[in-house]
Amino acid sequence: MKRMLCSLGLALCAGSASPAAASAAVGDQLLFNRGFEAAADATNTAPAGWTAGTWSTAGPTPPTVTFTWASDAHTGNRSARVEVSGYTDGDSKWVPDPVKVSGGAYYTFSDWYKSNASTAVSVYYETDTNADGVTEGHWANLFSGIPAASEWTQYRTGFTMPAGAIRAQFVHLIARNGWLQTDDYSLTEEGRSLAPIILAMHDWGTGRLKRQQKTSGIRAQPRGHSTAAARQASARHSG
Ligand SMILES: [Ca+2]
Repeated sequence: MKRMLCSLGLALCAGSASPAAASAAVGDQLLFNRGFEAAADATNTAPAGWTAGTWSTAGPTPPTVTFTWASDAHTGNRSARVEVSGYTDGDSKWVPDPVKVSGGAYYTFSDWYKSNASTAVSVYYETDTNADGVTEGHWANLFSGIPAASEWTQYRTGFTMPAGAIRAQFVHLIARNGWLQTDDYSLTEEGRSLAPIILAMHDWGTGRLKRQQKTSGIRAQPRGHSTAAARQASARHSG
């Protein structure tokens, strides 16, 4: 991406500073087992690096949620599937292990999915703004209303990590009845100084995203979600 930007002659390239120090270099894949091919242990019953996650406030009859380490895939032999019935509220998703992030840096997220229902992508991030080791968790919607897809389809989005963020988990979730299957996730840091330009190019170039915008807006997040981050995400997708 940086090479492409510089070839366009953008003035920023000449003076672009190195990204903030992080455990991974800009462009590196941050997720472990992003294609679900590796097993968590010798029992070979669950994928390594991923956890089934669901929440609901439903009273007497919570939704029925089934998580499957599926044996069909976008690539390889495995993917991850979640199916919900009797939906009341909350959401369900396969959650990757947290990755270290840098506040202010821009992150590009994508995955390949199939579903029979509208789904959403959110990010959970932890901040430690005064570096005292006590962290706070925040949720931000990146996009709701990702359309159902009968064939493997790629979804892409991005997010500028808020100041003080140290760890994050991007999730593709379902918050209704239906099923969602995902494979071949990608999460990369694009750096700090180039973030605004990458964001602009991303929004300009993603025609698919614009079509989605016409049919869906950003929804209010369940309680506990960060309104500031949600506004940031909303601004990104309406710009
Ligand atoms: Ca796979």
